[in-house]
Amino acid sequence: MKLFQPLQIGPLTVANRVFMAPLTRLRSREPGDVPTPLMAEYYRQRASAGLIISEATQISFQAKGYSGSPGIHTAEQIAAWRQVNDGIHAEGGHSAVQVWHTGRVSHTSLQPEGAAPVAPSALPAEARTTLRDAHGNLLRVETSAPRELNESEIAQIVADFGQAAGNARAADFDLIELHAAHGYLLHQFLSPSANIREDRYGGSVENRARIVLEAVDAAIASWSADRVAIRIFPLGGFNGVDNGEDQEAAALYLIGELAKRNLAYLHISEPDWSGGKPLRDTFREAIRAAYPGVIVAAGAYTVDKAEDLIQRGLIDAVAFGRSFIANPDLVARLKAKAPLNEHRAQFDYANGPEGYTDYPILQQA
Ligand code: STR
Repeated sequence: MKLFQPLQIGPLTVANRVFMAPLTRLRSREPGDVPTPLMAEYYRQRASAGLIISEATQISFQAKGYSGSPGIHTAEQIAAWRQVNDGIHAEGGHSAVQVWHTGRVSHTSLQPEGAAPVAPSALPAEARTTLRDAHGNLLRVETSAPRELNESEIAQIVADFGQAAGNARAADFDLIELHAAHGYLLHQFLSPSANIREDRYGGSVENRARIVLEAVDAAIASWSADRVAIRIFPLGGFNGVDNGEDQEAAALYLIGELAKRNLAYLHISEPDWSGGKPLRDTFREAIRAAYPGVIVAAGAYTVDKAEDLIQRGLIDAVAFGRSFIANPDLVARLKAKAPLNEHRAQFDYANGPEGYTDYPILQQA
């Protein structure tokens, strides 16, 4: 099967096309948003993935939207990520850090000085986020009303994405992936439902995509195009964001601009995982025509669907999420058509090793 064959990504040759999807697990140390030794163990267990894409990681303190998600903007965080990557590399694996700014999907209690979260426009997300109470228990709350960013603040956020790429390199990640999906800040700019700006960052498709391309270019400038990747959500619909009427055309504009940059890969989150419709075949073909480089797909894939789309040349790799939470040795299990561990979703966002590092590999199961 092609799914289990190596793949060239920029300067890397990864062992297979079964990638570990970026998965928020909310187990970083607070205050400081620092990765822990437990997190290093969790990632090391999963190093047989062709590529581990890290949980979404903040580019600044302002970028934070959930209690327990890590950052990559302080020296302490970078040193801790280096420990994570040492483990992954010791097992022969490869890693990308997924970086985000959550924008309006945040809460005043997570923001520097308790300020309002920032967004393209002062429109609420109408979504929920996760805080912790005094005992460290997770709490689900409504996101706070955001305030509109001005142009110099936008320039600072673009610079923060650039700095994140330099930090990713310093932390021994192999690649960086910008999170421009799922209703977080970059996707908020892309979306006419969240972005009603009248300056050069709002209005036309070109204007709405501007910050995304500026952030990509900043990351390229501080590292290298073949180390930079991006995740998009072309059919939208999450965290109160939708992509508007011409969503396929808007996505194809962005994809065409990305193609000019010779990135490491384009990661497409398909809405199947959040209850949306699958991509139409004609849309997949248009994406491939616009983007000749490496395409990674994700969204409730089966092995058969993955293999079929890879064989047809429409995608090159697939990121698996929930099955990688429950199966550290997912690649070996899929290859052997072995049974999978049951996913215990109540531990996805939690504390400690339970439902995190305690899933057995095949021989132990
Ligand atoms: C959506 C997809 C993504 O890119 C990142 C996250 C991480 C946090 C998750 C979020 C998810 C889905 C909605 C959640 C949120 C934490 C709290 C929120 C589960 C997976 C809700 O309780 C609705």
